[in-house]
Amino acid sequence: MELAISGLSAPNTDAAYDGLDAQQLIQIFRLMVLSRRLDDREILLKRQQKTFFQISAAGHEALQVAAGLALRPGYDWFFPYYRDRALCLTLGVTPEAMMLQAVGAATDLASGGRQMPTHWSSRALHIVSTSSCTASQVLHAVGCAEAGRYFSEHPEAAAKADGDYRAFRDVTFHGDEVALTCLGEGATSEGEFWEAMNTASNSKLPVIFCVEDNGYAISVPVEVNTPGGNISRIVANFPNFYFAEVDGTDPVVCLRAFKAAAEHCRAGLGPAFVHGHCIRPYSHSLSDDEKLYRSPAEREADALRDPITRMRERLLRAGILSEDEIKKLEQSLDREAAEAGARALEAPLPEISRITEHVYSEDLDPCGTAFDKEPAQATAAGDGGKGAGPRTMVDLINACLRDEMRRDPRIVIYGEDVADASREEALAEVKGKGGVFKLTAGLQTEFGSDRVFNSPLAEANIVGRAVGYAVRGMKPVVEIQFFDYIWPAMHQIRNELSLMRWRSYGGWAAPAVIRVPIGGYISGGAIYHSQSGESLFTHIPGLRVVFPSNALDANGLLRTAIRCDDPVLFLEHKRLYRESYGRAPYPGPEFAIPFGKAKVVRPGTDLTVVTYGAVVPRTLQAAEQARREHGIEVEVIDLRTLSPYDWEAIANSVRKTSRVIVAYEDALSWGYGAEIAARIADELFEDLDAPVKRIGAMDTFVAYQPVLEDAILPQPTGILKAIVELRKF
Ligand SMILES: Cc1ncc(C[n+]2csc(CCOP(=O)(O)OP(=O)(O)O)c2C)c(N)n1
Ligand SMILES: [Mg+2]
Repeated sequence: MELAISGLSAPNTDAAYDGLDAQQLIQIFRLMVLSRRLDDREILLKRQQKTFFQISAAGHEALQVAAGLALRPGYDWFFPYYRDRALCLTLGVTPEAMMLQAVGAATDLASGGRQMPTHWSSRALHIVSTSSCTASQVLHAVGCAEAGRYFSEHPEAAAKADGDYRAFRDVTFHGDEVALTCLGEGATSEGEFWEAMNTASNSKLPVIFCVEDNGYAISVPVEVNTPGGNISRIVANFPNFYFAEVDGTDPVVCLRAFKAAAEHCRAGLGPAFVHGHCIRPYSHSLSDDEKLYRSPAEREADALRDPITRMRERLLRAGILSEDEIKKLEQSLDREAAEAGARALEAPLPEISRITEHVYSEDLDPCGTAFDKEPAQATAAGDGGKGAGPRTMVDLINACLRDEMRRDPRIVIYGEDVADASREEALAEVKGKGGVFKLTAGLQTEFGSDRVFNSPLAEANIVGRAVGYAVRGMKPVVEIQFFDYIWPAMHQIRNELSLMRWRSYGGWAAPAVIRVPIGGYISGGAIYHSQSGESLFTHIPGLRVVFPSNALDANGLLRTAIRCDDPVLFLEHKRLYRESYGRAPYPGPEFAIPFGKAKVVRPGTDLTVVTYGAVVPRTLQAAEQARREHGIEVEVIDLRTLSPYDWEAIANSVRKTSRVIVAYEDALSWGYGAEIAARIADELFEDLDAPVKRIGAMDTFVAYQPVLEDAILPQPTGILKAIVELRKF
């Protein structure tokens, strides 16, 4: 950043300044003051109701400027938090860009008016879009660092390729880049913080964790969040770290710590932890008043440590700047902030017509014909040497993963128990695990432990790291072991993975695949191994949700999921994994099915059942019985993908039959069928001869005893009964 002052004093050689010369000290001071002035200007605009939210970096400037100066924008990677104005200013985000975000302008490059101010994003500077969630970003930094290491060890993986997401995911890497992530001391209580520390430490990743400790999390003091009141003391035993606990109001001390931290990371020795003690003079945000919970004495003691006042005094004392020069500098920065604010207020507002832009990839449409590829002729060899005969869903998912990994070196697979054996030496003597359902069997053995590996037992870790991998251009295909345990990752899925593209106005995207075994009908799965709940995910804009009912569809849809440019939740029904229903020959390495294309699995004229997953074979059974015993011809539609779904196929069928049932395995109320039924009632009312009916599970969880499980989940008898009743209208 340019300096505003000319005619400087001689370079300062004082050891107390770590060899920083006068120019550099003034540069630090300038950035600190500009950050504060921008906060002050934003506060003024908020009070004038020209902006809508304000949260400041006040009191954190020294630590943040030091972090920014120690690292290289556009080379290193940054996962800041919402208080990091001074950091981002130092990295090169302009005052005007900041003000454009504050007013929510169309020209706000970070989010196009979608995010609150100070929710940073810049592709050029490598600042990855941040959310408001405390601590979710630290896992992204871990995945990003892993991706950087991966590309430096597999440079061929960085090559662009046409025909899949790689055409739109640029890759840069250097081999010694660092990922910086910042968070507050309160946020260190989040599980994601510990999940990130775990992997960064274990894998010796080049991640700098910067804890900006201002002593409060809104109104909650540090000792309530952190036992003993000091996070440094608690993390001290993590292996491979460089640790520094510093006065976060002293930029010289902070810069020394960050330089050492970066050196440690770049040398490949492991991560670093810089814990800076700051102050928070402006309350948590403009929506908070700290006078309600902090004593006057405490606030006065804080004020004495104000980093800007201290730096000002330091420059004066050292004779680097005179009173007059400081005044002039501060006035010019005030003007700079005011002018940035004024310019932003002139900027155009976002257009309503563009609200849905960047929910999904505009570059690559997974519903398009590019993903409509016929199965190859069954060959005697097939994949994996299992012959040309019918193969299970497990076989064909495994075959797809294998084929895609051969084709695309950017794919990594990780999750709980997915490796053949983490202790590689055992592989000479044992067969290998390859997943609790064996979906990933043999993949570590073929592709190596840096492409297929076990994660810690931590679901947010799995998905959060995938976000970091994916923003760097890789394709993580991760596994959540059971749908029942996806909930710790829900925050990452809903608030990060699925939102990355929309909230950054297309600046970033995280097109990862999450494979998840789901569902019941497995006799004894009980509450925690039988859950459904897909509608909770189809309700998330930005996420694709796929739910195949047979081996061939699973193979073709997984290929589309992997090659496409959107995040995908790929649901695999456990009961269908090894069923004789729906087996198919190996369809070759290019077979693909577009998303949003349902399949009429049984044509009929009297009534339509719209369904998916394990209810497909159960509906077919009921439909057959309906024909045999009642002469009713039922049309059965397998949706195959739940978001997007094939409305046209539903509408065509309902127009023909005028009677429709939506059948699904999840609990009846608030389920996936509610949306489909409501839309049919809304748009096809004139075509209906009977009310729209739903069939689902009872509104409970699935019980252990099979007698109870059978009663709770939808069965062919119940589907048949509904078919017969609906035909009577
Ligand atoms: C996951 C999550 N929970 C709660 C909040 C609401 N919230 C926003 S900031 C904050 C306190 C954060 O304190 P700290 O980590 O110390 O950072 P500071 O704001 O003090 O810099 C809370 C509870 C949130 N944004 N995200
Ligand atoms: Mg705090």
